[in-house]
Amino acid sequence: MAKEIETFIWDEKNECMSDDEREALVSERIRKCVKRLYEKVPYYKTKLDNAGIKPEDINGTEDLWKLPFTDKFDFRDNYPFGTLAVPREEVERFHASSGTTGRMKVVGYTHNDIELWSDMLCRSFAMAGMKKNDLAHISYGYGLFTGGLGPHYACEKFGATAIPVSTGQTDRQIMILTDWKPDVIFCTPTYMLNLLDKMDEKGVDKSQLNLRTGIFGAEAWTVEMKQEIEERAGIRAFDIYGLSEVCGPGVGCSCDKGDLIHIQADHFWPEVVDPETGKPLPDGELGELVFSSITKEALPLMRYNTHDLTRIYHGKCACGRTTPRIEKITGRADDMMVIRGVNLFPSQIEEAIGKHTDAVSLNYQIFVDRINNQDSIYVKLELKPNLFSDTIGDLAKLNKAIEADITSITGLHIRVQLVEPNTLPKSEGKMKRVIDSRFK
Ligand code: DLL
Repeated sequence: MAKEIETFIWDEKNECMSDDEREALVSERIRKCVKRLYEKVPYYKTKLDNAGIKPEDINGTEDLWKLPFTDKFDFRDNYPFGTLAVPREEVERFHASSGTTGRMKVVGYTHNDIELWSDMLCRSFAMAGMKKNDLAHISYGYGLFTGGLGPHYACEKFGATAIPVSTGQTDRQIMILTDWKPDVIFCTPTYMLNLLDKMDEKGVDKSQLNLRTGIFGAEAWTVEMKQEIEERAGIRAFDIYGLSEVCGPGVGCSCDKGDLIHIQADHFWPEVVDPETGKPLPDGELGELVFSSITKEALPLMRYNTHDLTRIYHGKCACGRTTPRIEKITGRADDMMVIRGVNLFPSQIEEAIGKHTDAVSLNYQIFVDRINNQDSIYVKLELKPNLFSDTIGDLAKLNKAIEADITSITGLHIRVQLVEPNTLPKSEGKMKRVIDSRFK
């Protein structure tokens, strides 16, 4: 059973302002940001010149649609420092994330940017029921990845105590969790499942842990996985979202009133756009998430297309916040596989598997290949240890039931292969779900 926790609002003025007040504030920031970008960042000036747009044409949120998108190729083409709006000497820290383009996306932060990032994370921590003086176990990777150092600095600002565990050495992580008794854990949701499996294997009594809340993100995960974590760990699980280019973790976080993610829109203005036409979509329609980072000094960005797929909602949440909210990310547009002409996301398969967590673990892998010019796909799933001794007949029934649920969600017949417990690779951070050998 998940513990009851108390949450609070960290920055009432900015998290609870009316939509009109926020739009006015954001519009003012957009005007300044576009002007700064035009003056300070040569690639951006060229982009606007090519589109025939002058900074004066952009007066606020209502004019955003006129601006061209930016994307990962702008980072690739201006690698390593060409996206900066300040001299390199004014950058206090760099982070980077590996891109599909082969070149890292290098992201710089001034002193004020680090402070802003910590402030945004403090908002997330309050949403997730963290308290001053809490002991925080941070298992996101430290280094170029933003998941470790970002929350670390924010913990210090929040008044909590950070344990910079970083990734790996799962046995040592379990020792810290049981002996030091942290209140909060930060890691990817798949790594949390790995920790829980390992604890079960070692016979750790989880009721002896002191964990109250977990702040999970950096990869797509489902509500089913959230429930599994909450039940097995006896904690509340929150969804923290972010990407290096925009800031890192803390661009948004879920609150205790549901699974939607509150976006810190006074600094990271969100739009959801139609992937085909690029036009902004109304609330509730699925599209690609686009952000404008309008207050960052080193790396302001206008209309950065994350290619993350979600829906946006405006209006006041039951928690009292008025910040726009997005649905849990279902995946990235580039995670989408086309199998025999049907679009498929790993999260759809996870949703189906999530109905059978009494029998199988959520540690799964999807194998795709092309055989005789036909797409072939199957899913490997680990049985839970207590099911492993079941009769072949029972296992065949289970196999069929999972395949039927996958078909009803995806519209595809996908073969399921049940394997022994703990035989698939375990997550150490962001989990690689799909092994696609079609285009090798
Ligand atoms: O993953 C930042 C982060 C660290 C977020 C720790 C949360 C916790 P990148 O490595 O640049 O940054 O990867 C960003 O990861 O565009 C999404 O596709 C995915 N992602 C991040 N958070 C979530 C989430 C960090 N909560 C990319 N749900 C993003 C789903 C997420 N996907």
